[in-house]
Amino acid sequence: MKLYSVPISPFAARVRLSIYRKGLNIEIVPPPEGGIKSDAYLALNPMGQVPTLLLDSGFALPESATILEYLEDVFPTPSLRPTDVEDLARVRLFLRLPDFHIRPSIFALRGMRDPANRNEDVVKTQFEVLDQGLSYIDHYLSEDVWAVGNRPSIADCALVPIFNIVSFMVLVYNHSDIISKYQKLSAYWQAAKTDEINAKVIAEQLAAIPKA
Ligand SMILES: N[C@@H](CCC(=O)N[C@@H](CS)C(=O)NCC(=O)O)C(=O)O
Repeated sequence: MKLYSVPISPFAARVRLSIYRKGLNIEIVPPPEGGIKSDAYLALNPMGQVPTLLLDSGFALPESATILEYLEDVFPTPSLRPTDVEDLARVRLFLRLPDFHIRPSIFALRGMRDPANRNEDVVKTQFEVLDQGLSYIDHYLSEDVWAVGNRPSIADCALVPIFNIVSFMVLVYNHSDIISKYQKLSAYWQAAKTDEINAKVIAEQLAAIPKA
């Protein structure tokens, strides 16, 4: 098995977090020469996105949430998926909320880091959308150290890398801190950063951020 990943991507980072936490022997590689829109990569993943998990059968599995679930099915120990059905539903909620409510604004803001390409009205709107997305996540977070229950799960794999990018965007745009204003989310993020495996992935992402 081989994971196509780029260090900064919060979606690829989700899967790396699972690989590290489960201690899996899966090769982590960059996309082939020419990147994620090259013919070679599009043949594997026609959406031209990372991550893609290339299975030993030759099937190339896209979509981070699907990959996280696949890894749980194939490598059930140590488990990052609760057995209680309500907890499991909550875990799956945390896999979906960032895709719908955080990803679009992060991608819009990413394109305007350079002040020369910046439209302040769009920045304002996108931070409002981002803020609202964070409020949804905060609503569903528990008071525990982990996103669901008292142990790490694939929900944490999904949340930590995206909060890292949100926190970076707040810094870059010198925006008011839309993480700290949410009590549960803020406590979660502070605790998450102290976990060694989370910290490894957080550092990988930050090290890969191009200097604007
Ligand atoms: N829903 C996808 C999203 C993946 C995604 O957006 N990856 C970004 C990198 S963070 C990407 O490859 N973007 C390139 C593009 O969409 O053209 C997943 O969960 O894997």
